Amino acid sequence: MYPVAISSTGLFVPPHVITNAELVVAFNAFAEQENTAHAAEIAAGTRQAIPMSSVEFIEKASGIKRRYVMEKEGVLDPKRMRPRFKARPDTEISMMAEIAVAAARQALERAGKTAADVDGVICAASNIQRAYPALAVEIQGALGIQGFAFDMNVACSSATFGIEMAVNAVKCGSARAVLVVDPEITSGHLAWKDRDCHFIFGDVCTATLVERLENAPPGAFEVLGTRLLTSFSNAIRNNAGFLSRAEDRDPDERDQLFYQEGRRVFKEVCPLAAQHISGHLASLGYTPAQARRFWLHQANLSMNQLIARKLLGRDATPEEAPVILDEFANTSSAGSIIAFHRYNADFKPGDVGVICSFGAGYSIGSVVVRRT
Ligand code: CO8
Repeated sequence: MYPVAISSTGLFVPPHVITNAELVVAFNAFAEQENTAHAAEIAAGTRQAIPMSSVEFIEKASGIKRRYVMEKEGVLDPKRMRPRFKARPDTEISMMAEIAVAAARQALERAGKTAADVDGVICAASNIQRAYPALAVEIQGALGIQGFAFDMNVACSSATFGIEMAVNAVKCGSARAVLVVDPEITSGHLAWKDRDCHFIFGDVCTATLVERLENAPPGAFEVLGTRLLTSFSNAIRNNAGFLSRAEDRDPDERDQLFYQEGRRVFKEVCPLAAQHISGHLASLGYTPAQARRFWLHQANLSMNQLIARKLLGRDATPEEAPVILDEFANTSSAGSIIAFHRYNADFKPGDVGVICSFGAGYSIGSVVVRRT
């Protein structure tokens, strides 16, 4: 068995920003347009008026202030309310592969490594853009990596579950190094017409280079352990898939996009996540107080504050549980990796931290690391 490390991470940030104010203007124009078009039914009581959204609610309920997206005009067009992506020919790199390659190149560069040092690519994300050929194989080809590549989806926990797969491959010797990439283009599957969730998500891509500790650069993070947990729940769901066409579904039908019972998720997931992290740390001989930082999944500010409070018995400082969701919104599986990417430079040799994701499934994944 080889000791394993996270050598580096990479981050691709999409070119466009949508602020809460811009989002709310577009949503409210859409709501007014729909309510005007259906004024008679609303007056007759046969249809509900669409209620307006508000910046104040979004910031208070979630802590999100803005989000990055691959394309914003389509999202902000009240007559469209979804991004406008140009279909690419099969001869051109696909959009998710393109952003994954950008993040992966950054991770390789930061570790001082090249494609020749890597034996595998895992593309781990919530809404992978096609069934086959696997995105990971396209990314592998574009990077010039030999060996194997495959896709996997565990929603918000895709990245941590992908890291566990990579850690196991490296630990057992089937690969010297594996790149885990998380192209999360959530804007394609977000219900921008639903005020309960139109503000939640953003686009991004992260990459994590997992390799043998002996090959890792100075300052790499040794992986002390990974732990995964799943428990079935319908509270976060998206029914779109390869049977939708045979079910004669309209791609715009509400259940063909992201939907959730946000409050239920909040109540059920927070205790599970806190218990998972403290159990994982205990199995490695640490208490939560001995961890310098928790790089938590970035879905909701109060959720992270509550989980940190359950772990520490007091409020966490921003250094102990860094927040990136104000800038990025919920980027599904990439959130905890962005937090790790942005906030690890101050770690001293021996400092311990926990990367933890939680979300649809339910699924929870944790990675305990120690700076070398
Ligand atoms: N503007 C104004 N008012 C609003 C708005 C809005 N935009 N939205 C809702 N309201 C109203 C509601 O209608 C409600 O009104 P009333 O009291 O009259 O019924 C009131 O505000 C309160 O609503 P909620 O109870 O829903 O508000 P909460 O305080 O619970 O906040 C949140 C809602 C922010 C959604 C919160 O519950 C939350 O963050 N929960 C956690 C959810 C979570 O973490 N989910 C994880 C999902 S991510 C995941 O697993 C990955 C999936 C794959 C990604 C795919 C991407 C497309």
